[in-house]
Amino acid sequence: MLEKIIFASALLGCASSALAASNRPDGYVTICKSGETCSVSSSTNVAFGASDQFVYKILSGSFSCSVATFGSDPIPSKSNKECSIPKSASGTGGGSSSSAQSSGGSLTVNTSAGNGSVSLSWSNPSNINALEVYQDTDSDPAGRVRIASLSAGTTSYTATGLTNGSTYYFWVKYRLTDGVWYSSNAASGKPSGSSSGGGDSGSITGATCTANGSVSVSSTIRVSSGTYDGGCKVFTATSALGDGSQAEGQKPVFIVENGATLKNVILGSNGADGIHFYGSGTIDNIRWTNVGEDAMTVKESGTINIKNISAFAGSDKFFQVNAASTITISNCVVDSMGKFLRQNGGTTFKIGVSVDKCQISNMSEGIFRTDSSISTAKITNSSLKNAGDICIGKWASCTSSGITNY
Ligand code: DGU
Ligand code: CA
Ligand code: CA
Repeated sequence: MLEKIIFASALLGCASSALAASNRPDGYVTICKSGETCSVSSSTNVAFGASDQFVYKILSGSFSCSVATFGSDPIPSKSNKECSIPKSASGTGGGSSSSAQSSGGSLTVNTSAGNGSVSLSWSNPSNINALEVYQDTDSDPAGRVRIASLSAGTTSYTATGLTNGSTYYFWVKYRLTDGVWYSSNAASGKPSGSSSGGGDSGSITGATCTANGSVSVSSTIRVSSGTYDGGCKVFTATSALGDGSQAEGQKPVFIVENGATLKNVILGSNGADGIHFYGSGTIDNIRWTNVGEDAMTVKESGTINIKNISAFAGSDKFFQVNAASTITISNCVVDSMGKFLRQNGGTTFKIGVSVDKCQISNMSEGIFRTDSSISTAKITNSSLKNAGDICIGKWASCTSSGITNY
């Protein structure tokens, strides 16, 4: 390991600027510098820092690029720091050419909503040479996420893993032979379906992000309010947070504070201590490539809503619950852990857990474990394979229905 580090730093020392420390995270563009006033048009995740050390805050409107605005100094040794925003966010002065686009192109997208899905169709102009599909939960293209890159002749696409009853917006972005990118209309669709009991497992897709760039995380990203949209980038912890082993005391990659939402994130091969919840929060479309000490932890009481997630390669616990809470998990794919959920050993506060539409495989111990005789758990409409015991410990109630063993 030490050898690898020495080798890597030797490489860094003589490599081109592509490997040098950067004043903005990967995929971000600088909008102003220390002491200047800058502005963003809607809630935007702004990074502040230099030399690969950043703190993040969701801001809207104008703000001063300063320690006072961000609440802490990510790198006190550098007096010149930069404020930067994701390239796809609005308010940027200089997007890359690949994000340039004109509205009002001649491509119109039609939608047809299904159960947990929306099908899109369109016809292509003849001089098209690239196609991408974007999705968002509002009709403002700022913050939309690319869900597919398609070959130029394609005329349809189905977005899956969607929540019935929620409205989604889609765009087809296309490049013509003049090299310019254009965007279609914003086409909306609202998936719906019967979720009548009886073992209908609906579609279990887990997270749906395709990796779209990477971010190396050396200080925990704190989502204190609003929505942090990770844009399907791969967020990998550095050793500053931990090594993803079973050592306790590692730091989380993300903290979700009361009322906040984290979405569209892929956690990379070092997952450290995953995601911590302080109070109520939502996570949506998250994939853990390689779960670290654990994948997520409830640190302070709240109502936690977890949807559209996938997680692989843990060792012991997937979800650690250290405070009284109400937890809902839907549409998950979780493979190879010790247990799916553990109320902190020896604690007797109450948790209430509902798991629906999950595929859970290869749990060496089982699914739900508590020492509290007032906690409840249920799992419905799910597929299990080599998942161990569903209920371990004292649960006041622990039930399952609509289970398929595959
Ligand atoms: O006594 O509380 O692993 O939050 C054991 C500890 C342990 C926790 C847990 C966690 O259960 O540290 O990651
Ligand atoms: Ca642990
Ligand atoms: Ca932990």
